[in-house]
Amino acid sequence: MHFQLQFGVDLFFWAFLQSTTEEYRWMALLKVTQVTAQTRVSCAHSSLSFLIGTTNPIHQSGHTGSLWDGSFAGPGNDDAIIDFAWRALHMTTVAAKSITTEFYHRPYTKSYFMGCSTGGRQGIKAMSAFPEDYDGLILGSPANPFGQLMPWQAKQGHQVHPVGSARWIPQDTWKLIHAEALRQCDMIDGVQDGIISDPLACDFHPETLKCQLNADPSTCLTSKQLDALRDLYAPYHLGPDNQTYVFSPFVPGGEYAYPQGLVGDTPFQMPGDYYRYFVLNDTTWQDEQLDEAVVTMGIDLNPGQMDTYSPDLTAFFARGGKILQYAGWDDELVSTGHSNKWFEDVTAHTIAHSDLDPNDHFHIESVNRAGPLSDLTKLGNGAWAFGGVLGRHFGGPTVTDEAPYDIQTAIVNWLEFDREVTHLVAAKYRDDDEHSGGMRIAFTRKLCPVGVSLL
Ligand SMILES: [Ca+2]
Repeated sequence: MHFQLQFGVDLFFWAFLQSTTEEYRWMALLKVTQVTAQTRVSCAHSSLSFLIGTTNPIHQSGHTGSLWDGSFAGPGNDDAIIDFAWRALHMTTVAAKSITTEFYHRPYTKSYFMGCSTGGRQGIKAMSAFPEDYDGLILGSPANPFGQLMPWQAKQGHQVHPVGSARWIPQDTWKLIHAEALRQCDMIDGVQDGIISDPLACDFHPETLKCQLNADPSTCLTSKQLDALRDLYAPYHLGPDNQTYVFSPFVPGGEYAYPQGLVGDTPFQMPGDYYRYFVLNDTTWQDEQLDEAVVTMGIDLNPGQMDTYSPDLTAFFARGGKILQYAGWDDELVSTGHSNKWFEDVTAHTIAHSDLDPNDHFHIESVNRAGPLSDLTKLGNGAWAFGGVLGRHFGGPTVTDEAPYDIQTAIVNWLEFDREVTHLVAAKYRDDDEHSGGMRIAFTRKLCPVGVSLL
């Protein structure tokens, strides 16, 4: 097998969504062997060449459930939980580095990681627990921490379920809400393009859609539906005074995506399975039984130590580590606000407890469409192809393989050549299909670094 290694022997780890296995040792060896034949395909849109190790998507682990099926974890399957939490990735990393060194008769030079959703969580865990595993990480929409994300996902669903109840919001009604959000906030960024570039600047008042007397209910929202909507767009708090922050809310502009996830026709499976199989080991437990005591138990238990709540990345930063993180405002499964909060917490901690400048190590950008399912279903009006995990994997090639159009090139330039990336540029394809009629790019758009207001 011939490799064109532009920058020496680099490792690029690609953790896609779920990762769990009972046979992680075999998987590590098997996958690293397999990807030697896939490298050119995986990096077809990049001039960079990497030896790629992958942790397994859920179906390659011997687990045969659906993507969101958490039954592999229990009852009482603690080894599987630990693998899912951190061990599969770490063992893959150790094995891949060892194999690389043996194959090339010299050590690797840099080690990279790219992961989205649970992959993003795995990257955060790796930096915290094993700061020497990677030198550069690309983190997409990290599903971290599960202890807070899972009850938020359940809470969002509970606002509108069951289907047909007084607070239920049908798919067509979401279209009304989206149109109203655009009517109120599209122009905040100065361009009427169907994109609310900074949803946090949108003071959305959905009560303008309230049904008047004898109105056709398909054209408006009832008081109960408006109550549900307000709760969906409000931060999630717990505690005696409802002051303990748990997770950030939906934001205006993603209404075409939200019913594809937590507030769709079917309750989202992951939160219930998390409590049944990861936390309680009780297969009879029902989603409706979720209360504050169970939520607190999940946070305190932290199954497999999968979550990291600590903003302390100083050990990783001190050895020169770099992070490029992105999240989509319209993410229907992991709201972007929490990703931003973690970035802010890490920044504050680094400044307070070290001489390191967090700006030298951690950048985060907001995308108007990059959520785990948004990437797959290709909804919405935002530019989304910049070489992120799902864009790259599901047919969203970058405009060129150079920074700032390609996030992989961007992190390599930053880490190895000290060429800092101040912003990324994403592409939008006509009809969201780069193949129909050739590479028809509708437009490109700078992604907005978090903390930079457009106003
Ligand atoms: Ca706009």
